[in-house]
Amino acid sequence: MISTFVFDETHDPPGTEYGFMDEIAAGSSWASPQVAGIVALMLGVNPALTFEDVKYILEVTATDIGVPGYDQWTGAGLVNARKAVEYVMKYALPADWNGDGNIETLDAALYLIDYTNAHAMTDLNLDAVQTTDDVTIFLNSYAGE
Ligand SMILES: [Ca+2]
Ligand SMILES: [Ca+2]
Ligand SMILES: [Ca+2]
Repeated sequence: MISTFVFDETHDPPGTEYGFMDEIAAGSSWASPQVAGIVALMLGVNPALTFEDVKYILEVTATDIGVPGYDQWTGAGLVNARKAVEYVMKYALPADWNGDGNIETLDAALYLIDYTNAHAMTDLNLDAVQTTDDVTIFLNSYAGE
């Protein structure tokens, strides 16, 4: 998924590199502690997130590197803690879209601007597409439902 891939120039036999990590394990072994910390932050904001929710949010908010889009060596890219947590906050309470603690007209305007610009975080049911269903979720949150 998301890893800090280390290119193996020497092609050592598996198990000899880094003492305990082979070529396959290197990427996720380096990245896992970072991701675990970010997942803890995300669950701190919203403990109800499922594994799939967390995985999706990490992928969508990752900073793409290397070959454009998802790729074999860097997965979804570099994990982005700030953006991942921001998405979780928006998902938990869409009505306060700018996260300033107040729900006001500005938030509705900002949501609709982001939605119009196909901003990934406006997908509020985490189904990977922006539809009017997401706008409805926002409006329900805005109406305090
Ligand atoms: Ca890439
Ligand atoms: Ca606000
Ligand atoms: Ca959606």
